[in-house]
Amino acid sequence: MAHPQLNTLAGLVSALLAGNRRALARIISHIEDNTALAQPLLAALYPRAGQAHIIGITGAPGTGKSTLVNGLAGLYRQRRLSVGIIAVDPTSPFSGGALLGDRVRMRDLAGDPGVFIRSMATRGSLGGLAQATADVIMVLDAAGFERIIIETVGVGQSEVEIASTAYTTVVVEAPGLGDEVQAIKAGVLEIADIFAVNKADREGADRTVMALKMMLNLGIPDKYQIMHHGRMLPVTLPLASAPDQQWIPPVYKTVATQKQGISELLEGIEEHHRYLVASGRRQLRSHLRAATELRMILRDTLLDRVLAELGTAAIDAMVHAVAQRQIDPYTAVKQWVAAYNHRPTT
Ligand SMILES: Nc1nc2c(ncn2[C@@H]2O[C@H](COP(=O)(O)OP(=O)(O)OP(=O)(O)O)[C@@H](O)[C@H]2O)c(=O)[nH]1
Ligand SMILES: [Mg+2]
Repeated sequence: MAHPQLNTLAGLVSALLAGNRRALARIISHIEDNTALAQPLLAALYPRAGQAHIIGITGAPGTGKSTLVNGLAGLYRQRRLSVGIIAVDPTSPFSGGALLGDRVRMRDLAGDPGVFIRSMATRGSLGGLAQATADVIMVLDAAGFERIIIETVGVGQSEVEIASTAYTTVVVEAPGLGDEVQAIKAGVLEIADIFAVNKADREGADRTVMALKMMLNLGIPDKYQIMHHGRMLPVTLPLASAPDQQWIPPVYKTVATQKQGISELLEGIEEHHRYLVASGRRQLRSHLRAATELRMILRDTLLDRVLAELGTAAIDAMVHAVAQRQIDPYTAVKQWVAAYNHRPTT
């Protein structure tokens, strides 16, 4: 079957906006492979995005995230809402074969045109994966998916970061996984808008719920203050219209395999969505995200330019000199920036 229109920028974009799934898959491939069309595609689609509610589901390996996502997506479909799902491939060694497993757990959704499931593989640097995931979320958003769910394994900083780019982050815990306080260490507590204690059919679920509620009683930091600390541009942020109206993360008990507690969890997600909009925090969040993204892209762009200008021989020589303590790294970078500023103009 020939799809000549899917070879051009304009053709891909109009096919995507018309709901063509093949165009969607191709665009995502362009982004993942960082082809020459990737950036023009992102530029063309960016103004179309911004409508979807983005939900992050994170938690330790095997807590039942994929099964929960499957249940949530099924309920959203009953409400006639379209759902895009991105499973970020675990980088942890103990989750081999997760992809195949996810296919099985999400098979209820197969063949439904209102659902799109995509796995993102770890490639290159972790920062690269985070950015690629953000870009794919944007494409799904532009394609008109009303709810976008990202599943990540909350083990590494990068996975946590990916989950926290969502508007609503659900942290999944399971009883009997060891120390409940583990969650704090992983930095997962700070990003949680909602907790799901899954596998509530198992021994110890109530203890986990209690442990979480106790930690929440110790006080919740305002995540919008802390999340982007130090990683942002100096920017004036819009004020939340009701700054003292704080959200206290609710804790839901679920049995994902029996679809118990899922509709309550979904209601909690939708409630949080309404809270974000009403309090002005959704807008604040969009600003925070834009500022973070701009900073990251600016840094990478400048870095690439400076490094290209210097050339590998000069870089090698400087690395050697710093390693030998012939020069300190601050002075070295000053010299690099000076060399870049005085580069011959062509
Ligand atoms: N008893 C019980 N088992 C569950 C429940 N939810 C999921 N499971 C099982 O737990 C196992 C892991 O479920 P997944 O949904 O793959 O968990 P996950 O968090 O996505 O796993 P990774 O993506 O590998 O980190 C599967 O065998 C599920 O059938 C539950 O509520 N109760
Ligand atoms: Mg999974």
